[in-house]
Amino acid sequence: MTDNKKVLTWLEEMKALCRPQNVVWIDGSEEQLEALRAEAVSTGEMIKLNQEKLPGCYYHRTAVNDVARVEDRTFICTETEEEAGPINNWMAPKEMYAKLNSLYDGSMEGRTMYVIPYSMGPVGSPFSKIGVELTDSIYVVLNMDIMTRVGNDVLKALGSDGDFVKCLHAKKDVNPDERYIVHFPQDNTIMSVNSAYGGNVLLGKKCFALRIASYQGMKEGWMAEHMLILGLENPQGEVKYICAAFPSACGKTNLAMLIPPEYLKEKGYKVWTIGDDIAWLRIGEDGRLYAINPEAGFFGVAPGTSEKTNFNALAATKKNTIFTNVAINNDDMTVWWEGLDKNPPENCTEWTGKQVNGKTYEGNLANPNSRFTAPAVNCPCISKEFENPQGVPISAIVFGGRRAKTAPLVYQARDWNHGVFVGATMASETTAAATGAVGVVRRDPMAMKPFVGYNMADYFAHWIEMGAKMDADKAPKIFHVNWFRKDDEGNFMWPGFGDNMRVLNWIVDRCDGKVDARESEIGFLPEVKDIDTTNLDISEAQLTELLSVDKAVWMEDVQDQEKYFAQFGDRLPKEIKEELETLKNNLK
Ligand code: GTP
Ligand code: SPV
Ligand code: MN
Repeated sequence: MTDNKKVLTWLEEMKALCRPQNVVWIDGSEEQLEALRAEAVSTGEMIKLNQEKLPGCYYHRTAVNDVARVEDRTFICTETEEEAGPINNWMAPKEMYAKLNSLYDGSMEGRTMYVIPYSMGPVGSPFSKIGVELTDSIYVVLNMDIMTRVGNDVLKALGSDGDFVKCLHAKKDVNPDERYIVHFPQDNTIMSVNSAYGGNVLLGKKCFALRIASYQGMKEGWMAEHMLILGLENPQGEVKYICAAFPSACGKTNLAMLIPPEYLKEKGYKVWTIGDDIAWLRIGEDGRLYAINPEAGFFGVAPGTSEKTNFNALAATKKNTIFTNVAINNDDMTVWWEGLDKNPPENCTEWTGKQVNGKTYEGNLANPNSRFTAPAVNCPCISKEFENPQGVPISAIVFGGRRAKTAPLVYQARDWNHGVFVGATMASETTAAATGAVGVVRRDPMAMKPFVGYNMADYFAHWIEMGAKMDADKAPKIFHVNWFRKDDEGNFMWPGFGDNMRVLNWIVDRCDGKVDARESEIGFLPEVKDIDTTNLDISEAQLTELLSVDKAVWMEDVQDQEKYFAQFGDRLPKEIKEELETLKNNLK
C-alpha cells in the first residue's frame, strides 16, 4: 500500500494496542466502497433507502446518547496548560495517553480496523494536508469518503517520507462517561473513543481541519477557520469571494448556497458555493488572502432544510448521500425532518427507531442535530473554482451569530484590527450541534470557541499578525451580520435566507467603494436607503430598527467582553485591549 515508514510503524503500534481481527486498507475504489455498503446493510449498521427516489442513499441511526459534538469531553493536550489556554479542556499528554491507551486496549478485538488515507484539500494542492484515520466503523469510512479525498492517490501524494496527521477512532461501546475526543497538536495526533457521531469521529473535519490545522497554521503562517466560502457573481459576470464565520447551526450552509430573490436573479446575480463549513486561508504571492475548502462534501443540518429555504442543499442530498438521525417514511423508504414540508409521514420511523404516526406524534421526528452527508459535486451551485488548488481571492470576511438583541443586521469594521476585535467579541445562542443547553448566549470568538487547537489569546495574536502581513488595500474588509434579531414578540425581524443577498450586495459594494456608510460607535453602518428592500414586506421604521445600536445594551455587552478577555491575562494582544478601550469611549 505504502512504503512510508512513519505510517507503517504507527499502524503496527495501533494494531498492537487495539488488536483488531483484520486490517483493511481503503483504496478509494467504488468496488470496495460498494462492498462495505452491502456489509453495513447486512449488519443493520446502515439502511438502504429508496434507490429510485434516492439513488445511492443510505440511512444511519446513532445511539441516543451520541447525537452531537461533546465539548466537555474534547481535549487539547499540549505540553503545558498555558498553550491550550483557559477555554480548552487540557490534560498533560502523558497522563492522557495513559488513560486513552487503557480505553483502546483490545477495543477492536473481533472487529475490522479500516485504514483511511485522506487528503484535506485537493490532492497535491499547496494548501492540502494528509491524514490517516484508523477506525472500526464502516459508517465512518463511508462518510470520510464523501467528506474528504480518500484512497491510493493520497498515499502516492504522501510518498515514502511525507508527514501526516495520525487519527485513531474506536467506536467501542459508545459509553458517554468514557467518551474522549483528544488532540495532541504537538504530535499531530487525534484520538477519539466511545462515539460514532459526526464531528466526534469524522476526524478530518473539526478535529484535523480546525483544531490541529489551526495550530499548524499558527506555526506555519496560515489560518484554519470555521467559515463558508462563496462567490457572488454580479450581472457583469464578475465574481467576488466572501468567507463567513458563524457558529454551528447558525446559517453557513444556507448562506453558502443562497438563491437570490427573484428580481435580483433576473438581473443576473448568482451565488456559487466553494465551501459550507471550513476554510483554509493563505496569503498569495500578490499579497491577497486566498481560501480553499479542505472538504469534499457537506455534513449539513437537516431540520429546516427545504426547497424554499435551501433548494441547493436539498438537491445535493438526492443521490449518494448518507442521512443520520432523520426520520424515515416507511411507505416509500424516503426521509423526513422538521421543516422539510408540512407533511410528516403517517407511517414513520422516528429518529430513535420507534414506529409512530408522524401526523399526530408530539415531539421531534428527526433529531434537531440530524444531518446529511452529501458530496459537494451534487450541489447545483458548486463553483467551478471548487477544485482550484490555488484557492480563490477573498474580498470580505463576515462574522455573525444568533443574537436576538444587540447586533444590528450588518456593520463594517473600521480596519483589520478592529475587524479582529469584532470577531473576537462574537457571541451567539447555543444550538443542538453540541450537547448541553440550547439558546444560551455565549461568547464564541470567530465561531471557533469549540475548535481552536491552542490558546485563544495566541489565536487573536495570529489574526493580528496575518493582517499586518497584508497591505490595507489588499486585505479583506471585515463585516458583522445578524440574521436573527427578534422583535418584542419574539419574531425574527429579518426574512433571512435568500434575502440575505441584499446584505451581501451592500458588503460587496462597500469593498468596491461604491456606497457610503455612516460611522457609528461600533463601526460603519449602512444608510437605511442603501439596503435594498424591493418586494420586501419591511417598513423603513423596521429597517431603521434593524440597523440601530442601543448604547445601553452595548455597554452591558462591553462589560461582558471585558470579563471574557480578562481570563487571558497578559497573553491578550494589546491591539484587542486598545479596541476595547476605543469601543468603551465611543459608547460613553
Ligand atoms: P454547522 O454545520 O453546524 O456548522 O452549521 P451551519 O452554520 O452550516 O448552519 P445551517 O446553515 O445548517 O443553519 C442552521 C439553522 O439555521 C437551520 O435550521 C436554518 O434553517 C437556520 N437558518 C439559516 N439561515 C437563516 C436565516 O437567514 N434566518 C433564519 N431565521 N434562520 C436561518
Ligand atoms: C458543527 O457542529 O459545527 C458541524 C457539525 O459542522 S460537526 O461535524 O458534528 O462538528
Ligand atoms: Mn460547523
